[in-house]
Amino acid sequence: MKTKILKALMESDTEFVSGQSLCGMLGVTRQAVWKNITQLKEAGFEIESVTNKGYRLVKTPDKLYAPYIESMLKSECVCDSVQCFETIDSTNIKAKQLAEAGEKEGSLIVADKQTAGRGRRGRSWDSKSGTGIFMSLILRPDIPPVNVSGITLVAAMAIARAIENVCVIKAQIKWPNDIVLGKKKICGILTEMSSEMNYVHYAVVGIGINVNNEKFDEKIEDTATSIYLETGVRVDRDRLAAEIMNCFDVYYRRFIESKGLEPLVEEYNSMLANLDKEVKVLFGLAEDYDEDKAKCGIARGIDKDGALIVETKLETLHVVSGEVSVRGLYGYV
Ligand code: BT5
Repeated sequence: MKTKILKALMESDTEFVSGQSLCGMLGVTRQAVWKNITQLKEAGFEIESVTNKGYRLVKTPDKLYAPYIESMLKSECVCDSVQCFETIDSTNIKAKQLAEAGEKEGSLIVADKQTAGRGRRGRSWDSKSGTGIFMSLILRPDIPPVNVSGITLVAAMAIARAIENVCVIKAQIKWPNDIVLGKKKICGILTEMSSEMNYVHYAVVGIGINVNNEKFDEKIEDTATSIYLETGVRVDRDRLAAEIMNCFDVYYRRFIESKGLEPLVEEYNSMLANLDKEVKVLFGLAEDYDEDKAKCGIARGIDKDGALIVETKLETLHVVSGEVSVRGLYGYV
């Protein structure tokens, strides 16, 4: 009910919404509306109530709040329900546990802080409270397991587009799973799945974004940044989370309908930070790669399978994620 109340209050913008119209819309008593409004106030929403006029939303709190995120999801969005946690080990772990227990497609697990945020191959994700968005969406795609890695690219497009829509700044994708602003990383994506040979039980797409961070730990400060540090503007994290889901819905539907990335390739490449730039392909783990085997070339975008096309002097490589890391020739991007 709080989701619907918030939606009605936001749609009416600065106008009051009468208690009576809320009752009619929700099919509940005035007392039930009043009780939910009180709970919203307790959660930090500033709601003005004036006799004979009704309610008006004045200010939203800086906190990740499930009904608020849900109230901004478009109808029929693939993400249709949200659970928020103040502290969690990892939203990916939680989402996988829920998916194992039968949770439906479209449930989004969000946390304000992670104590064991994870990156790829056992790396960690810095997940401090009050600054970022850590969230994982449960999906049950009817696609072959080999195509699931494409969901990372779909999510990357959604995040870049949503940042542009909400923050009016152009973020770019660093293939395959990073989003960058000003040549530094603001977001990482970790897609995991449970499957049989030809069948995907579920996939979990985990997204960590640095939104309002003012600084980073020494070990990542050279490569990490936040939307706030790049723009000087603090962002409503709930709004950004909802917009990412709304954008994800558009790209994900196209991906599923066409059973691949083909219709998205052109737009993806237009968002690619490395496009037509010199890159170095590192085989093996990034921390532990063999410099002699590294190959330099020009990144020409992704192919229809999501592999990065890299033209070296001798050959054209189709680099598959999971096996390699790609760096700019002179730095991280
Ligand atoms: C990633 O891994 O970039 C995927 C990160 C996914 C995190 C989300 S948060 C919600 C969900 N729940 C989880 O437990 N995970 C997902 P990778 O490409 O392996 O990059 C990891 C590397 O990025 C680390 O080794 C650090 O160097 C760097 N790093 C760690 N925290 C960072 C941060 N907050 N911002 C920028 N870089 C960071």
